[in-house]
Amino acid sequence: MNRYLDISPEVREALAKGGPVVALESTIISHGMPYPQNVETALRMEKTIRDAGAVPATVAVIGGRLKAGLSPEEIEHLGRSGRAVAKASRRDLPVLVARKQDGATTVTTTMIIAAMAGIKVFATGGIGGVHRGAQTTMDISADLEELAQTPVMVICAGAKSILDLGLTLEYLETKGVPVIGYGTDELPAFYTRRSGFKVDYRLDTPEELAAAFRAKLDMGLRGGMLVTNPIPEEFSMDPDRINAAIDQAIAECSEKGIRGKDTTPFLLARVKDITGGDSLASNIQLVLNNARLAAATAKCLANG
Ligand code: PSU
Ligand code: MN
Repeated sequence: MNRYLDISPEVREALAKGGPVVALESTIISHGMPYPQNVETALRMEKTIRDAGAVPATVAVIGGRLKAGLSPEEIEHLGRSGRAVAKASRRDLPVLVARKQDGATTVTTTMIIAAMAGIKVFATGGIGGVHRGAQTTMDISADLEELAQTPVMVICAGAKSILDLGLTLEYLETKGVPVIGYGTDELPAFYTRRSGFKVDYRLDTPEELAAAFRAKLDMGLRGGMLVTNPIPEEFSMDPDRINAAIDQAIAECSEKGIRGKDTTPFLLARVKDITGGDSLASNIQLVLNNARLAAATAKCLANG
């Protein structure tokens, strides 16, 4: 066992009997949503997974310890602290651990810690990707490299068009990451079900998702798998409205000279403010939807 890792008793027990476990990230709590909706949503995701017969493992760095499975108090702490908590990507882990600090885990670091713990399925909202203008800024999320190397299935609602979705798909193709549409041929764009870009494969059941990932693991092919699950129709947003908000947020971001790790949290917060909270309601529904699919898929993998 990795001496920096703490697995909660509930998660450890589930893993020991080969039961279904679903990892959840914590940057979505600290940087992705405002308090108190962030804490409420994190706890609802955990409940959704338990109700579906799986065990949630919310991941974070607390006092320099890598945690798979948080207490409600730890979730409250991350949610209240918000952006005061470090957003922890792969490059941040060594110093945060050595200094015994807290860190909210992104998709990247949640995959790393899930893999250390032996967790195969991870549910979130959206992943990072290739930013618009990356041809000159080189702003490409570490999430894509992690998907290329770490054996975890990431279930998300696609990516927001704060990113260049076409370039994000090209990058994933180069890195050999299968991009699956759940019940769709088209990459969903987080708030909307459509983006105009095709996924690699459409799969329609949790059994099929589990079988494809099992085959990938059995063949020893490096890396994860990206499952994109469209937001339920009734919660999806008007594309013109959301795209106008995204364009405005991107313009403000470059006017203010924001760059690096602050870019994504800034864009997420501005899009939410410009759309007056409607986007937050959609965001909450899509993560719950992803939690349900992840629990069902983790159960299939556990039984297979
Ligand atoms: N996209 C979202 N919601 C999020 C994130 C991205 O729609 O919460 C968060 C995730 O934690 C993701 C991270 O891993 O931002 C990516 O940050 P960056 O673009 O700096 O790699
Ligand atoms: Mn970046």
